[in-house]
Amino acid sequence: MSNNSHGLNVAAIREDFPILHQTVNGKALVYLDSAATSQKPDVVIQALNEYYHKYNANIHRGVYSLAEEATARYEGARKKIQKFINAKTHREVIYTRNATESINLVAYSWGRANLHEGDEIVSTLLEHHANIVPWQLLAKEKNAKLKFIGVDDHGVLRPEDIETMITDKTKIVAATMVSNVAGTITPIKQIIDRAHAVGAITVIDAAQAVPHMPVDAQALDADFLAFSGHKMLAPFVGILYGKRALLEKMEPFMGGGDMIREVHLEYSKWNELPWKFEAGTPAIAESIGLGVAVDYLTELGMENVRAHECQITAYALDKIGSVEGVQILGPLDPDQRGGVVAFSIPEAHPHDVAQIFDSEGICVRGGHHCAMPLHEYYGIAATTRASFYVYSVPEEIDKLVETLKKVKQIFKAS
Ligand code: C6P
Repeated sequence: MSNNSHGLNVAAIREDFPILHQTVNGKALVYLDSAATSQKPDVVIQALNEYYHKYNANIHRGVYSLAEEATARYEGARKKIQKFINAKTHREVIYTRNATESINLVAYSWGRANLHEGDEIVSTLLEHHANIVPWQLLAKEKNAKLKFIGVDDHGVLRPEDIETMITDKTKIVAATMVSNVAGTITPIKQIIDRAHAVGAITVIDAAQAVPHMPVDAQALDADFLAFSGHKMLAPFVGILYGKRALLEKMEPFMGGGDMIREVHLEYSKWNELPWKFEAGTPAIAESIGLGVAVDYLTELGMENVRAHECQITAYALDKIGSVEGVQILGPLDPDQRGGVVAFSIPEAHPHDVAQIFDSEGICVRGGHHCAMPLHEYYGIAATTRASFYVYSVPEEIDKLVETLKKVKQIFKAS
């Protein structure tokens, strides 16, 4: 971007991402699918290399130098993540496989112990399946009721629903901070405060938030926050943040090595936090890589990351919105949304659209993006989605729009 108002040097950032400098199908790669998974900078790739080249060993077990180094870096990364989201202690930061596993952990462990027949779980229509299905399973098992806060035509949660649906019967409020389809930034603090006012706990899906904007777990006062490393420049590993007082009382999610203090044939005693929830050998290199990604993002400054995304999203909304007949989902104001723009064109199915984009070297996602209920609500089976990150530039949006116009011509003619 030539006129940066966001403090990111995007041209320099792009140099850090080797994958971006290639051609696909004979065209320069345009990667517009960062909401699905982000690309990784060289420093993260090098951290993985270094682990496997120099100190590949299991953690918490070995008494030799390599194992000690692996353990120190794995635990060091946890402390970086703690600082990044402003958790009170590293004991509140649990490594998981992904955001999905983080949410399932809470549903299984906290939900099974604390939810009873007739209790209610409140979620929203904006949710990814990862924040719907675990609650469906739990509600079915416990004979509890699952309710959904609705949205208006612009994908904004209905304020009156927040007030009326979260009641004394509510035990869990499971809501997203940023929709992966409509892009909506939800009034999460208001939702959390409302939940706490009725004595419910909050499970916040921050998968599209933590990578893209400053998130302060203590300021939010969220009970649980789930997110994925692979959407924030890191490899495939997830995080569950949970308040210590709640985690202390919870039973483990999975049993096995590392999560125990003592095992006898008749009973076992659990390890202390956070390891009580980390059974078996974890994704060691990936977690270390997440620490490096957090360093990279911290260096950029999360305020700057957010400002850049606002700018590029505003540009995308304007350009994509100017193509005749295109319907964009979500709020019109870029300040109210994250860096995703999902749209539909009446002429073509999103899978066909995505294939034509691919022939031009452009990566976008076509489908329901694991948010079928939201698509159903809008009466659209699927959408095409472009999503952005720190390395995205307006020229990529220009190419997208150029190709979109071609797509419309192809389908009109056929
Ligand atoms: N959304 C997308 O293309 P996992 O798969 O566990 O890392 O993340 C799940 C998840 C949870 N919540 C939100 C808001 C998400 O966007 C995602 C992942 C990807 O939109 C893959 S479906």
